Amino acid sequence: MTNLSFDDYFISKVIFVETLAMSKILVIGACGQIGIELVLELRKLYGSQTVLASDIKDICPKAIANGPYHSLDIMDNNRLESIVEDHDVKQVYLLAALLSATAESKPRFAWDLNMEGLFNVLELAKNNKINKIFWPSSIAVFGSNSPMNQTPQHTTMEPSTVYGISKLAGERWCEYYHNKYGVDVRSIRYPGLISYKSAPGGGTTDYAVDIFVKAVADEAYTCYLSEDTKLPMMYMSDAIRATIEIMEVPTSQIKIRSSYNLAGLSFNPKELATEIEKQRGDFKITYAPDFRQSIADSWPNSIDDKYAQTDWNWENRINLKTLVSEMLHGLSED
Ligand code: NAD
Ligand code: AKB
Repeated sequence: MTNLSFDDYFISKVIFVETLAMSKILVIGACGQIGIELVLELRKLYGSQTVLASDIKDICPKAIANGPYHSLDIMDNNRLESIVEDHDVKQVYLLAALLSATAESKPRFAWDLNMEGLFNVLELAKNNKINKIFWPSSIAVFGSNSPMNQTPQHTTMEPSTVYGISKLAGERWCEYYHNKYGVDVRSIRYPGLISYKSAPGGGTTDYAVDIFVKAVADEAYTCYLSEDTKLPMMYMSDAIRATIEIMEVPTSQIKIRSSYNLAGLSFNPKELATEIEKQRGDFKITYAPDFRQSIADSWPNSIDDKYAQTDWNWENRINLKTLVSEMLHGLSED
């Protein structure tokens, strides 16, 4: 303040605060299963004009038409940089990726997309163009040599899918950019996510959404996993809350810069079908495992998330009964 009058100092402070207030959040991959709900929640919290949705899709879905939308291919680094600069973006949530089942049919493309997108965003932060990044990892980082039950944060990780390999490599790069360049990147290993506002995008856990679509249509469901395939899952409202919570806590509370284990609930298709039948009445399910069975078999049954609980007070809320009830009601209203 030495060379400034009080008035000048006051005005510069106001400008600084206003500039901060105007800086934007960019969600990349906003038209997907997580993106739609994350954009809606972020806009509720920070205002619809503050949160820019973007996706490779040309047309903005109706669900997120209440705020700005930019068509963006995350592989197009020039366009990414110009959106960030033109709109004073300071935080990025990077959701664009190919998920486990789809990635197996295009392994090389999946690797390129999942890694290049991440590098483009990490470099923005390294060059001080943005301040903070959220990038999701997955339970797919584990493999059949990892402990299956209550899989710990730090353990053997030998993923067998291209998706899992890209997520594990991504985690290592996030930690590297944090340690080497001070990049504030935060990450969660999401379990399979269950929601009704937008369809899932080609994962192994998608059966746990598809089953509800059939149930509300009073149709039988043929499950591509065996009845006893237990997997870690989470209801979308818990996942969105975790995402925003990890981004909001002070930097000092984020002790893990690769990615945090996060647990919701665990169940198998038979247990899910039984709860659906309990709440809705007669429901038929048959089982015809396909290539996704071996992916699911290589993933944990349940997750130990004690570090997320300790470091940033993570707590899951939705249990199986509530999840089934919310999904049945949500899809029936659509
Ligand atoms: P999704 O497939 O539903 O959505 C991905 C979105 O990215 C789509 O709208 C797609 O159009 C967009 N996209 C694809 N290529 C793009 C590109 N080149 N540039 C810009 N956008 C592009 O996926 P999701 O389920 O919303 O997952 C989001 C992230 O969360 C992914 O990184 C995924 O690996 C991770 N994740 C998801 C789950 C889950 O159960 N949904 C679990 C673990 C991790
Ligand atoms: C998938 O099945 O690919 C995703 C995930 C658990 O990462 N839902």
